[in-house]
Amino acid sequence: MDCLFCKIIAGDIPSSKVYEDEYVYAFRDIAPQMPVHVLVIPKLHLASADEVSEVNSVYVSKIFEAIPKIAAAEGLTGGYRIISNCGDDACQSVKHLHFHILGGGQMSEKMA
Ligand code: DGP
Repeated sequence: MDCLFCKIIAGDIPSSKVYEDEYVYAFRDIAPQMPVHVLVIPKLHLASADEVSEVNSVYVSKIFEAIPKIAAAEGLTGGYRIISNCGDDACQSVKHLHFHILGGGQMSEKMA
């Protein structure tokens, strides 16, 4: 499968890993939009949140178990934002489900 994030999980493309377990891989975004910008992805290829179902939702729960650990390790005591772009209207550029963790400073109230 020609998926950039599957290649990152496989180690075929280098990444700056911040967390990994059986279900989840997390690494620094190549173009950070905040002082901390981490991408958290399932090790199973799902194109977006639109493909989450009762068959694979364990990957999403594992991601959300990992997020507070990552946030703590990154020192995000002031809070953080979690974003998952889904589809073209939301400008999803990589078609492998991912959650952005953004933090390390004050963000705008604006969401779109
Ligand atoms: P989105 O626009 O929500 O699909 O976010 C995709 C993110 O992936 C974007 O913030 C940039 C990041 N990205 C794209 N290619 C690479 C890469 O090769 N390595 C890393 N670390 N991040 C990447």
